[in-house]
Amino acid sequence: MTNYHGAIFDLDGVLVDTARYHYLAWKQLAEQLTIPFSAEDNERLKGVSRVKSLDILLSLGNKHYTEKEREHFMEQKNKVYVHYIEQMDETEILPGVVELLKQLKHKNIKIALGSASKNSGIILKKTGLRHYFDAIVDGNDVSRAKPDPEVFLLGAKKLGIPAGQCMVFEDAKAGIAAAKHAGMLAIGVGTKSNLPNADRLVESLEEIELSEL
Ligand code: B16
Ligand code: MG
Repeated sequence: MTNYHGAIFDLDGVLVDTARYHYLAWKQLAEQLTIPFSAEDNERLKGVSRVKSLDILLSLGNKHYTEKEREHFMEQKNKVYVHYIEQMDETEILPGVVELLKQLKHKNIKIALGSASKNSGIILKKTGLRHYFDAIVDGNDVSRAKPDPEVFLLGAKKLGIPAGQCMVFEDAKAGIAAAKHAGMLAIGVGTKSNLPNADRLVESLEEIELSEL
């Protein structure tokens, strides 16, 4: 039996693979601004806030813009991204996700979302995952981005579970750092080279055995 009473999930890269849509949308902006931007560069944007993502993209082209122009670029990118995610459905849920959410419910473990995205509402609705969650915390609720623990601490608070009794599922280095700063069990979904500081590591949520946590 697990000692954890709360489970907090990152969204992009853990529940669904939206990184490719972020990539396509940023790539369109990069082309417009004549900035070279590869799939490898896109790895640096995973788990990072929208503002920080734009910073990284512009730094790749050594470009500088006013605050107003930057706001405009972010809006433009988001429009393209939202267009993609509006086409999503339940077939885009990653392997093992639904089974794990059902197991957690069965064991009476509370479930929260802890995502940097401001678009989590659309994604949860389109994929039909919303009803599994007891609390939602996303980019609309927090002011400090991961690796700051704010998003996960607020998730635990909304669930009414002490931070030390929460486990976090994350695919980004900054997210693992945020979970550890929050004093939670940090379960990495990825590889040792990407997530060297995770407390536990799985390649996919299919591998999770709740009784071993
Ligand atoms: P949006 P997560 C993050 O979501 C993504 O991994 C990251 O690539 C993205 O820039 C960020 O959300 C903000 O997303 O532009 O939709 O608000 O991994 O924390 O669920
Ligand atoms: Mg992520």
